[in-house]
Amino acid sequence: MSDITANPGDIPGAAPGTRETYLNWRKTVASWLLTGDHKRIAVMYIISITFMFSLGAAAIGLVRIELTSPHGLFMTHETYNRMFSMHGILMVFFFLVPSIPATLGNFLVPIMIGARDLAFPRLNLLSWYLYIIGAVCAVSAMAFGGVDTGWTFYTPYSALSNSNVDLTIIGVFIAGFSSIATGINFLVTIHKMRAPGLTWFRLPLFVWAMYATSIIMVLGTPVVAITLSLVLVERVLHIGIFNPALGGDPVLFQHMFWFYSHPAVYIMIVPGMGVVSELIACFSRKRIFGYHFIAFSSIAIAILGFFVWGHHLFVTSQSMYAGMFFSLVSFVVAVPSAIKVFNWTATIYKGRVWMTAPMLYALGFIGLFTIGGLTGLFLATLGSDVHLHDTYFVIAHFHYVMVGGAILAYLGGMHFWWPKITGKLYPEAIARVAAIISFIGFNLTFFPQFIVGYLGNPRRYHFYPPEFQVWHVLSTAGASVLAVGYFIPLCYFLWSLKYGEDAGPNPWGAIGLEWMTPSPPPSHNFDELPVVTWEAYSYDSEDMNEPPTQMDLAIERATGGRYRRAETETRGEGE
Ligand code: HEM
Ligand SMILES: [Cu+2]
Repeated sequence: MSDITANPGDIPGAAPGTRETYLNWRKTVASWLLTGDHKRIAVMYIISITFMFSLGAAAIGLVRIELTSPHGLFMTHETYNRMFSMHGILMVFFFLVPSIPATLGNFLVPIMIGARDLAFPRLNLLSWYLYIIGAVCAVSAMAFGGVDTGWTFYTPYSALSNSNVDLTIIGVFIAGFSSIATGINFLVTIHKMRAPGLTWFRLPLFVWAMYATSIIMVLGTPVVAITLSLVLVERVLHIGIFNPALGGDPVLFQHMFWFYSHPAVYIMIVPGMGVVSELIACFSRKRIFGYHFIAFSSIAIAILGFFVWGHHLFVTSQSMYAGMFFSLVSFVVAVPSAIKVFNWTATIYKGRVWMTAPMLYALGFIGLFTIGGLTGLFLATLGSDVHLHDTYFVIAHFHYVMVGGAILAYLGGMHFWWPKITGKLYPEAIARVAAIISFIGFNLTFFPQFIVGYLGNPRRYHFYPPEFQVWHVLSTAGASVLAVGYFIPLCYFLWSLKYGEDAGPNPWGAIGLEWMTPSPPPSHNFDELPVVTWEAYSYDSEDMNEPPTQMDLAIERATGGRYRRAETETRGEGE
């Protein structure tokens, strides 16, 4: 191991006898900023992406308020464009793309495969710095006047706009390399550093999902980096690449942009699918149904996802035959996603389902992701896309997959592994309420957008006909409920750091290497490197006398014994 990784047993300032963990091992700022420990880097990512998420949310909050009136309330057209662009750019490139891989992925991949760290700890730290430098560029571009191209930077407008396009592009470009670095690190680690006995088909499905995501990150991200640098070259040197006035081709930009950005939507969702597989198996107390199908469907998505980009160009000059091809392949790419949904459902069926907060998020994911995926098929149909393209229907579609899907999975995963990451339990009862509030808020925000989009309201427009107002007001009301649903977990997670009960190594009674090491784990993850002799998810649903877990006991104490886990009462019945 290199000198920048942890040195076990050395805890200056801690009481003698305190167990060494990755959190209390040296507390100086430098020990964090120069760390090679994948767990500390994951924590730094959690803080950074939460911050970027808040900025992105603030921007769209203002947009939603503005849209309660058909003629706007307080913004100029220019400000309006800048606000929704800021929202999209921050959310996609600085929150969703790094969200699960850089936080839960960084924290869990080495532990889940029984390794002491990622293959390249310094590269991992570099990826965080690249992310921060990219984020600083993008945020300063927004602070110094903003950018008004939307997150898609479509040419020729982006070649001409006099807003801060250059600095934003530089920011996205730099952050792209952070994603490439993470992808390479995961690929090498998963190939080379699995514990003895941990064969490919014993890997947790989360690790398979990270593997598939890394392939997309490594193959796709360079393309968007090249595309955006070409826009920069065009803007600075006035060489005609995309701008027709200079002899360029604006549709070429769309091809290059979506060659990355469609696969990128899978960078956002496949990790979420990995999280959901873990949650569903644990809280159904069953072996996951169709392990191989779920594992290979992640790989199938990663590959097929590269052949559907043209479904964003049905209404451009793209040929009709290209349109037919892309339409067909878009239908095909929905199959592996559907396979996962069927397998999760089959896992829950006859399982002993425990409705914890993480499980609520996982169930929410399955429902909302399915709606998102199915509405994708409407858009992938050549005829209906002509009507729906560039309307609020598209906005609703991708929010169902990216917010209803990816963000719910991220939150579910954060709840599930929070006791592992921090060593503390969060208050489970409040967490369930918050999960339900955000589910209601989410649907109230985005379902009306399907309707208003179907009725013909274009996306990105500042003003709209007064008869659409009711849908926009509903949507804004939903957004405020959603904001409450996100704010509550932020509060109790912070609260739990100080006041939460100790979690113990395995508060859920879950199976997996990460639950076999103390919480929070020591810097070197395992005192003794494990040897794996069992299959993934060897939950035995026949064992009705499973002892109560740490979380059961905490809930019982918090509710004065009134609450018991459902199946402790029904144990022995049914089956
Ligand atoms: C079931 C598979 C899916 C199909 C068939 C599908 C289909 C489509 C189609 C055809 C469009 C273009 C609509 C238009 O511009 O007229 C679209 C837009 C979009 N989809 Fe999907 N989609 C699927 C899954 C996903 C997933 C999993 C995500 C993200 C996690 C996603 C995110 C997006 C985004 C971000 C856009 C809009 C991009 C923009 O113009 O700003 N889609 N989808
Ligand atoms: Cu797409």
